[in-house]
Amino acid sequence: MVENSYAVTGMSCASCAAHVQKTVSKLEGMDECEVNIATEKMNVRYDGQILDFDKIKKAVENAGYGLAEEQKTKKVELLIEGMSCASCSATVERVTRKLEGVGRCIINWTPS
Ligand SMILES: [Cu+2]
Repeated sequence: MVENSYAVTGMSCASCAAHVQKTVSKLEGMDECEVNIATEKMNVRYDGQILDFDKIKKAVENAGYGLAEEQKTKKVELLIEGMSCASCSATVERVTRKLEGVGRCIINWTPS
């Protein structure tokens, strides 16, 4: 059995995560699949003789999402100062996403 963790892209809610999980769980040779919407990660355990990353990726893509091998991306959490409303955070998100190499940027603005 091979255990791995992959990054899932394109999910926007818990039902997306459930959809991906259901699709991948059905694959032949898949022993266990768990998708976490909060971290956008998929933890899988599968028979390496039957399945590999490409096959899992294809199934995820057929379901309308994307799959990436983990180690290439790094996640950082930054504290932003000076935002006063939700549209501020949208602006910061927009400029951050334009940066080369940024795959994903989510800003949590909570009124205090
Ligand atoms: Cu959804």
